[in-house]
This record gives sequence, structure tokens and C-alpha cells, in this order.
Amino acid sequence: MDEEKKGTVHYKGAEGGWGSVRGITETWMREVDRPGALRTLERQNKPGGFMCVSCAWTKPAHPHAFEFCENGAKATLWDLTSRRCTPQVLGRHRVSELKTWRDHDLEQLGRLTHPMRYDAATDSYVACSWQEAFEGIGRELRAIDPGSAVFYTSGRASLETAYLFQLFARLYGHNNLPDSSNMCHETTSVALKKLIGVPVGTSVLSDFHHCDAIFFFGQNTGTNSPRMLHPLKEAVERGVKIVTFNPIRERGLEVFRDPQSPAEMLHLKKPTLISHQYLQVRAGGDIAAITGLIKHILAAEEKLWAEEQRHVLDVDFLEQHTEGFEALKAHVAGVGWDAIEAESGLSRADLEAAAQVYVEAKNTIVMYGMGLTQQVHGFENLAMIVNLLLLKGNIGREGTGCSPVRGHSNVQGQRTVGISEKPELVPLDTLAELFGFDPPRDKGLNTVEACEKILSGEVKAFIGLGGNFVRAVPEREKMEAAWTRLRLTVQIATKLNRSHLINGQVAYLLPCLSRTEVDEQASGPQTVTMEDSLSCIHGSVAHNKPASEHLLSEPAIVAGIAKATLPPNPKVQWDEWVADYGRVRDLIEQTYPDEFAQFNERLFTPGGFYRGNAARDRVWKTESGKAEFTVPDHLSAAGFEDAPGRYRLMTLRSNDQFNTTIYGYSDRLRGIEGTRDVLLMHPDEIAAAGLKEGQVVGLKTDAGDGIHREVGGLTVTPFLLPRGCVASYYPEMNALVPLSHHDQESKTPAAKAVPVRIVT
Ligand SMILES: Nc1nc2c(c(=O)[nH]1)N[C@H]1C(S)=C(S)[C@@H](COP(=O)(O)OP(=O)(O)OC[C@H]3O[C@@H](n4cnc5c(=O)[nH]c(N)nc54)[C@H](O)[C@@H]3O)O[C@H]1N2
Ligand SMILES: Nc1nc2c(c(=O)[nH]1)N[C@H]1C(S)=C(S)[C@@H](COP(=O)(O)OP(=O)(O)OC[C@H]3O[C@@H](n4cnc5c(=O)[nH]c(N)nc54)[C@H](O)[C@@H]3O)O[C@H]1N2
Ligand SMILES: [Mo]
Repeated sequence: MDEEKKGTVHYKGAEGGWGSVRGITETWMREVDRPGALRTLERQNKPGGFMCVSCAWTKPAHPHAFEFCENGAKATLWDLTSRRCTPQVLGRHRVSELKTWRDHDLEQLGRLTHPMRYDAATDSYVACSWQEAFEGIGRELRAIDPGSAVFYTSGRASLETAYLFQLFARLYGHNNLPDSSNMCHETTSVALKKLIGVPVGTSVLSDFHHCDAIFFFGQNTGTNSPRMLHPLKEAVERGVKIVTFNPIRERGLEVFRDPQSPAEMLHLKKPTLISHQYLQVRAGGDIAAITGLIKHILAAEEKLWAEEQRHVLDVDFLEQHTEGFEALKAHVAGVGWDAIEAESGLSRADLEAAAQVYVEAKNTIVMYGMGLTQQVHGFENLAMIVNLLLLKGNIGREGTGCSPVRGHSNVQGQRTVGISEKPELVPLDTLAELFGFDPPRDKGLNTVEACEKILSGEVKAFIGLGGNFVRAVPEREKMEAAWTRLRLTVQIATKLNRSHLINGQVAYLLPCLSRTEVDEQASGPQTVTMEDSLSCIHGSVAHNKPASEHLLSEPAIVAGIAKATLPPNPKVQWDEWVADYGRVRDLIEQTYPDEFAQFNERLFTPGGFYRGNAARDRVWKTESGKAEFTVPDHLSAAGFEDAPGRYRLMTLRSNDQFNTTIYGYSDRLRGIEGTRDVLLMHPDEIAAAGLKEGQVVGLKTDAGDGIHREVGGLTVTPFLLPRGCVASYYPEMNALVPLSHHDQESKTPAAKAVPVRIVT
């Protein structure tokens, strides 16, 4: 990035293009001295290759030559790094010293190579054998009440691993299975399940070929799911209108230069304009914005009916398939445009223009991400999306659908195969029969509840299957303090992160294979599987040599701990399952026969095999048996009042990170370089607050709960945000998020509108 663009407002180049290619090569040069790296990237997201470890966007049946994006490549190369975090390397530093390092520098130590145990006497990690680790963990788990243990999953582990992990938890005796999705799309799982009867989206890839409009809320495609830009670009070229609601003008949703197109790369052809209309809604303003859209749609319906006796709405669908339309209609009529404009920050004219796109489109897809789910009234955000779609029968018809854009590459699939704290979502009777035991039937802990019970001291043991729990959750200071009071902490990981430095009294760090590495077991090299955002299941085959000969696969680690913990059970054959993951897939098929029929035969179906979706077939597995309209109780999703000096803080991902993994310090598409310690603010608001560009300030939480939470060292940086909104980066800002600040229904932490004040 040019010197003059440092820390400034907006990057002018398109998403994709040479910038993304340079992003890839820079990481590659830094991280990998292996010649095979490019071959590895060629295999990414292809049949017979491995499925990207980055986002969950679907993998098409006819992939591009390079079916990966800048950030998928970075994620792969991050795993392929030549650096090694051996016990010798780690042993050079006390854990208390490592705690002062930045996230980026911790992971830069490289791939973990040996199982290790924390030695409190020397405040350092020491190597141990796998057997010692398993026996030590088993001993601790046997000594406590199973209900006081928490087994966390980050969304990267395969279906096979996830299935074994949930089975272990239930055989041991709890449903405490929080997942990264509890901080992410749990709002989706709860809201869509209640309103349309399925916990996942209803669109499939071919719908993108048949839609006329796409409404896009709170998702940053250019950074977080760049491969999705291809179908979006193709849609735009077909004349599809994309309407985007986002407080930030995200580059990837404005223009896209296709790295697969030589003409676009050489600037012979103009890059594609993605959004037809771009509405910079205020953080938390989407309920109001959609209320405005619906107001216009209902007015258009009245007008068309009066003038031509024709409908805008799909009245047959409303009649046959939905419940609660009249109540919504009455509610919307009662909300004034002034209130809508004030809360959404958008003008009536703009909202009417956007609504008119919806009125005119035969088929519409709505896509959304964290901007909607991570809000105190996130459930109501999604209920408004469902309301909008139902008006014109835009669910369960070709070219339509509700399409949440998922995060981690297998986060949706883990829930499909039983990682859930909610017993009603898991076929416990089938598990009981298959494995001859009495599974726990009480509700387990989700992420926020697990945090509450860690704070209260009721949780004694934590096993993390990947992820960086302590760094990803809200209420950092208290959580880190409480963490050290746990009796046992076990982290299964590829690279060192902050959660590995805040240890319980007994702590193990267990290194595993990454998805690109050959997983050799007794029956030969193994395949693993994942489910993408569009409910398609793919086999993933690795080709690389493991980063260390001491690594075990995730299934082998889970089985190792389980065997050391549980009494023998003839129906539970950990060794046989680990020897051949095909047998685990047989178990998944037996547990979920409708979704996973002939699982092993269908592993390599091009484009994955679709596991089906009742709402797509207009079968509504809801309480009423119909798709449900909802009258929202709030006009703001933020969950707190505006007040002088109080801002809505959005915690953002940069283009150079994957969640808590910080690749570098370049948020290229937003033009922010060299630092993450920024406070983004509109120039007018900088002036109004009496601040100056470049001034270093702090933020403190303004939640009125008497708890002091503050982060300092943030450079005021002008950025075009809506009124009353400021932004900075996740995970640094998690210290400001109160644990109680979460979606009311699903308990997803509300990280996209946190009440803060500026401290000078
Ligand atoms: N490269 C890369 N890829 C990733 C990840 C990563 O960190 N790096 N993370 C993965 C994971 S786990 C997930 S969950 C996804 C996350 O992907 P996203 O869902 O895109 O999540 P965020 O990056 O948090 O950004 C959310 C977007 O919402 C906007 N926004 C904030 N508040 C509001 C609001 O109130 N209303 C609206 N309409 N918009 C709002 C922000 O400006 C931002 O553009 O990406 C996945 N893919
Ligand atoms: N303020 C704020 N907080 C947020 C969010 C936000 O937008 N704002 N987003 C939330 C969201 S959407 C999510 S999903 C969570 C993310 O929370 P997590 O999923 O817990 O965190 P990650 O950063 O994805 O985890 C990274 C670590 O996973 C390990 N890892 C990587 N690959 C593998 C593997 O193949 N196997 C194993 N076993 N380990 C591996 C590495 O050690 C790496 O350090 O954070 C949430 N927290
Ligand atoms: Mo996520």
C-alpha cells in the first residue's frame, strides 16, 4: 500500500484483482518454503482435493481453475508454514511472558509439534507423551461430576470428529457442547427453526441462477467469503439487482475484479459493479429499515390492487402457508416514517427505491451475516427478513430463499451431527439404541452460559476442540481471571493462541493434523467430510506430509481421551472407528438416515450431496405447521437507547485475519494499513466530539451495569460511518463486550452494536 494511503479512508481498487493475488504471494513468501504449496492450492475445493479451511461458502460442481480466494489461500498457507512451535521453542518463554505477546506473534511461532503439559512450577510448557496426556485427562475427568465439564468445538473440525466428540460428551454424561456458532449464527439456528422450521438457509447454488434480486444484510463478502463473489458477479451480469444494507461501504460489495478473468485483471474490461443500491444503515438499524421496506411493499400492493386488481403479494402463499400476516400488517401501518428514518439512518426515498426492487423482482434471495445475528434483538432482525421473504412467497420456490452466510468451514455440519447443547435437536433415542447407554436429557450449556458458569466456579473442566475460546468470548478481563480457577483445561490445536496461555491447574496442549495433511490410519489414508453454507456435504482428501511426526488426527485425539475416561462398552469401538473413518460415517448414517443415506457412496458427488431442507419443500416444521410472521417488539436491534456521547461500536474483521488468527496488519479493502489499533469514526463526528484525526483515545463500555471495561491506545481514523456508529477490530475489542449483551433468544453475543463512550 502506498505511503499516503496509510491509515486513511477508502481503498480505491476493486476487490479481487492484483491486490488479492499480491496478498496471497506475500503470505506465501513469508510462510512457506515448500515447493508443493501451489499444487496444494490448486487442489483446494476440488473433487479429490481438500475443502478449504477458511469459509463455508459452497464448492461448485464445476470449479474454477483455482477455486480459492485470497483469504482461503492465506488460511491454507498459514497451516503449511515452515515454522515449528516445538517444546524447545516454547520452552524458551515463560507463559506469563507469552501472555504479553500479540495474537499474530503467538501464531507466528508456527505449527505445534508435540503434545505438551503445562508445568506450573516453571510457568512453561513441557513435552509429554500422548499416553501420559490421555491418562492424565481421563483421571481428571473421572474425578469430577460430568455436568461440570464443558466440551467446546470451533467450526473447523470434520463431521467425523464432531460426531465422535458429541458421542464422547454424552457417553461421559453431559450436553455441555457449546460451539463457535453460539457466537455466530446461533441466532439463525433459533430464529429460522422457530419461524420456518429449519435451522439453516433454504437456498441452493442453482437459486442464484434464477433469482432477479438479492438483498444483502450485514455480511462482508469481499473479505469473509470471497468465492461467493463469483456467483454474485454472474448474477449481476444477468441483470440481477443487488441491494446492500451495511453501515460500511465494503469494497467487495461495490466492485469486483475477477482474478479468474485475464481481461479484467489486465484492465481491458471494467470490473463488475456489484450493488445496484448501497444503503449505509446504522448499526442495529435493520429492523427499522425492513419495516420501511414492508411499508412500501404493502402500499404498492394496495395501489396495484385498486388500479389493476392484481397483487404484489403472493396471496395464495400467504393464505396456504403462513400465519400472522394481518398482525404484521397492522403493526407496520402503525410505525411512522420519522421513526424509521431516525433509527435506520436511511431516507424514506432510498428505502422506497429499495423496496421497489423487491416489488418488481419475481424471485428474491436474502443473504445476511454477523451484522444481523450479533445484535441484542438479532432474533427480530431475522424475523424481519423472514417477514419480508414470506410476503411474496420467496421461500421454497426456485430462485428464492433465505441464505445465511456461514462462518467456519464446517460449523453448520457440526450442528447437523449432534454438537448441540439442546437435547431436542439430537436423536438421543437412536444414540441410546446404537450404543447401549442412557444419554443425558437435560439442556446443556451454550457459550454464554458456559462463560457464566466458569465465572461462578461451577464449571471445572474445559476441552477445546480447536478455536480460541477465551479470546473469542465477551467479558475478557473477568473471563481470563476466572479461567485460571478451572481444574482442567485441554486445548486441541494447530497453532499457539492466547487461550493456551491462560491455563487451569492441570493443562494440556494437544497438537493435531490440519485438513491439508495426510491422515494415515490402520486402513490407509483417511477422508473427512464437511457441510457447506448451502447444506451440501463434501469429502476432503489431504495430500501434504504432516507438520510433525508426533501429530495425531482430531478423531484419534478425541478417541484417545474418551477411551481413557470411559468404562469399556462393547458397542463403542474407538479403535475400529479411528482405524477407518468410513465406519464413523456409517454411524452418522445410522443416526441420521434421512440426511446421510449412502453417505460413503456419495462422498465425492461433484458439488457435494444435498442433505435436503423441509422449508425448501414448503413443509413447515414449526409449532403452527406454517411459516410464521412475527411482529417485532422493537424498532432498534441495538438493545439500548441513544444518548449524547454514547456510540454504537461495531467490532469488525479485517481482510487480514481469520477470526482470532491475525495474518497481518493490512485491511486492504478498507484502506487501513499497519495497525489494528484504530477507532473508525465519521469525520463530522470526530469534529463534533472535539477530537482530531490521529489522536489516541480509549473506549469504555456504557452499559450502566457498574462494571468498568476500557480499552486504550486507539488512533482516531476518519471513516465514512453512519451517525452514532464507531468501529474497531475484533478480537481486541472483546474486552468491552458485556457477557450479558447478547441476543435475547439465542444468546449470541451482540458484538455489532456495543454501547461505548470515548475516553480522552
Ligand atoms: N477471511 C476471513 N473469512 C472469514 C472469517 C474471517 O475472520 N476472515 N470469519 C469466518 C466466520 S467464523 C464468520 S462468522 C464469517 C463472518 O463474516 P461476516 O458475516 O461478514 O462478519 P463480519 O466480518 O463480522 O462483518 C459483518 C458485516 O456487517 C456489517 N454490519 C455491522 N453492523 C451491522 C448492522 O447493524 N446492520 C447491517 N446491515 N450490517 C452491519 C459490517 O460493516 C460488516 O461488513 O466469515 C467467515 N469467513
Ligand atoms: N467481538 C466479537 N467477538 C466475536 C466475533 C465478532 O465478530 N466480534 N465473532 C464470533 C464468531 S462469528 C466466531 S465463529 C468466534 C470464533 O471463535 P473460535 O472458533 O473459537 O476462534 P478461531 O479464531 O476461529 O480459532 C483459531 C484457532 O483454532 C485453532 N485451529 C485452527 N485450525 C485448526 C484445526 O484444524 N484443528 C484444531 N483443533 N484447531 C485448529 C488454532 O489454534 C487457532 O489459533 O468468535 C466470535 N467472537
Ligand atoms: Mo463465525
